[in-house]
Amino acid sequence: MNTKFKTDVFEGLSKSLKTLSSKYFYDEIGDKLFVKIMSLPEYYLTRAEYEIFDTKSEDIIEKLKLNTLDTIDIIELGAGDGKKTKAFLKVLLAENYKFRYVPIDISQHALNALGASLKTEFSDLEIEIKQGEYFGVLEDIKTNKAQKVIMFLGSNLGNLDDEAAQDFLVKLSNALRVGDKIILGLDLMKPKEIVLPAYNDSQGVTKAFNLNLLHRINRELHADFDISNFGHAPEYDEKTGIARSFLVSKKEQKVCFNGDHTCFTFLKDEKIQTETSRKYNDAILQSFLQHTNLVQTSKISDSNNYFNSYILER
Ligand code: AVI
Repeated sequence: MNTKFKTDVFEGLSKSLKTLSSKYFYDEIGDKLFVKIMSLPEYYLTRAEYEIFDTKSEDIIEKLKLNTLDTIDIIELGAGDGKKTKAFLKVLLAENYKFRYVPIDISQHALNALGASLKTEFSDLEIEIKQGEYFGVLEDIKTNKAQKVIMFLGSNLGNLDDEAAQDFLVKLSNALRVGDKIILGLDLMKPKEIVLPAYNDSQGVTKAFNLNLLHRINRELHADFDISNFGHAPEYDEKTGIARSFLVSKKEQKVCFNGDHTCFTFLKDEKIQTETSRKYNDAILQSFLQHTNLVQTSKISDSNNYFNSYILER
């Protein structure tokens, strides 16, 4: 069952610059830690994006230039906790738009929780939960003629390397029809005094989130990582706008996976890269869009100019 996870971990730890994919952060414990991260004082991203939806949803809706004659599919990639989405849907309902809300997520559990909380808050809302990989589901609903608005929030695009992020946008644009829209939430480049604490909070929640990856490997792949022998070390390059998180080996050590008799050695201070969190500006997004059939039609910022909601059109 864990074959892909195991292959990825073995491959990552065999590289000369060791890596582990951030997509494996999100087990049950990781999900809970991420919810905590989103309300940390240092983690400005969620607050900034929420402020946009809370105070400027009318503006976003106006800029989307929606077709009011037909039912619109509002498709969210990733279920999230729904707070930002609720602020947006509330305004759409108040303005009498005809729409269905379609959250897509790999986790049925996350979808059920979101669906239940939306139903209690908005009894009239039409929701169609879709469990699966984003592009599999988008392919299935491509033939549906309704105008689509894709919501991809939280600067989740930034967790992909640039090449993967560009591929993602190409695939997304290919899954859409002319006239469909995207609301893309991106964290912006800013001084490291603001970015770094967001990835190294004073309560140590982000550290626990990063280290949970090793706990998960121990639990699911029967490894013997001694967690106390690893530290959490985020870095941010202001010039490129790329933040990276690492786990650092505090001493020379060996970690083995039972049953496979496979061991990996770590030097003192050797790093494992676990996450990329890219920060953007308009030019970087433009360069990514060049490879797609998408154009940016507008952008809406929070009051600190920390975060942008970009409106793209196919
Ligand atoms: C989900 N993603 C956009 C978060 C980020 O900011 O890169 C994940 C995260 N990692 C550490 N803190 C939050």
